[in-house]
Amino acid sequence: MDTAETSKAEVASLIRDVEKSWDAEVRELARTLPKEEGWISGTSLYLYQGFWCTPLEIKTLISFQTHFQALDSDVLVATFPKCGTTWLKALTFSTLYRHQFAMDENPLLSFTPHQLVRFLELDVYMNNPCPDLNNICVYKPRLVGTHIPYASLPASIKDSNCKIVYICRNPMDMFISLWLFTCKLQDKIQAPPSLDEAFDKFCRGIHHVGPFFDHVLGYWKTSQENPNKILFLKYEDLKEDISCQLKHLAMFLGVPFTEDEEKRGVVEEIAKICSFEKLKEVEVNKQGSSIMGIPNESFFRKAKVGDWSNHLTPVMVERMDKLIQQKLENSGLTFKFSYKT
Ligand code: PAP
Repeated sequence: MDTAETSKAEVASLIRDVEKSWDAEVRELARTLPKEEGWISGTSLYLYQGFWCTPLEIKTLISFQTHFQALDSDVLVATFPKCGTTWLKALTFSTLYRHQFAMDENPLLSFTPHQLVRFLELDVYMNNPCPDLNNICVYKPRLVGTHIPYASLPASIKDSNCKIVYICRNPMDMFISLWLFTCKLQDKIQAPPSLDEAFDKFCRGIHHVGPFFDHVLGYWKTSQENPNKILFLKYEDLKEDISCQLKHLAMFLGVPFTEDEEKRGVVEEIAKICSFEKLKEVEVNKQGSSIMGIPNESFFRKAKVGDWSNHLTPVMVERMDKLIQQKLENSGLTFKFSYKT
């Protein structure tokens, strides 16, 4: 087996073997939960606290909820998977810490965004149920990531003044990105989920941290009620005008770009170093793995708005349109599905 195949085999077996290594207590809890077959064959998803998660996540979520103590200065990058997590981690890291290193020495040139802004439930709490976050977060203020829905975040995140930056994406592109990502992890091991199968599961809300609409609306409603707490961003808006969105981000984080910085082109510099084209070519992002054995390169695919039109059938588009209408009705939340022409 070559390295790429070994890595894929490791990911699949890690995900499948997890159930065997559960603590008795978590196994007992899972027996009471609704269960469905996951997107990776041989794996299961459980409906816990209203969202679908892997067995290992139930365990790490309990540790996260029990032990995490937010500081008022903390920043949390919260995302729905495949909605721009890697991009937002890079942008937030580079904006928040820009005075702590020269841009040509940006740690993004040596580490992946997922190593610099670590996932709590998928990384930090997976390695240690009670980690010392002050040590784990090398730069200050502390900056961490999560895919957990708003309702299940630890109380101290909600009750403190810590800030949350959230990004979502139109569900058609998000779905295609997730499906192709899953297929890539699975290929050569066994048959990936068919597009039909995955699409049906997506529409029924059965996918990692789904239902998508509950996740997005949880953060959307809180951001509407408390815009100082959550900055709600959309992938398509960042694609359309990254400088404008970066300025919002910096303002929200309490580190607005000064007039002098704007004149010196700092905003454009950050946008450039975090761009898909640049990050994809950084050596560390082309090889190895920094999270759950998943190849780093699989976080960089096409980065387009509207790629769904190359994959979804008209019948699928019609079903998704209806779902979007039904779920987002009266919420005030809308998505863009193609570039402005
Ligand atoms: P995660 O939630 O699993 O960490 P995430 O980074 O949200 O993954 O999703 C990867 C998507 O973001 C990919 O989209 P695609 O499949 O439609 O191509 C990936 O290409 C895109 N992406 C990664 N980095 C960037 C970037 N710097 N700018 C824009 N898009 C990016």
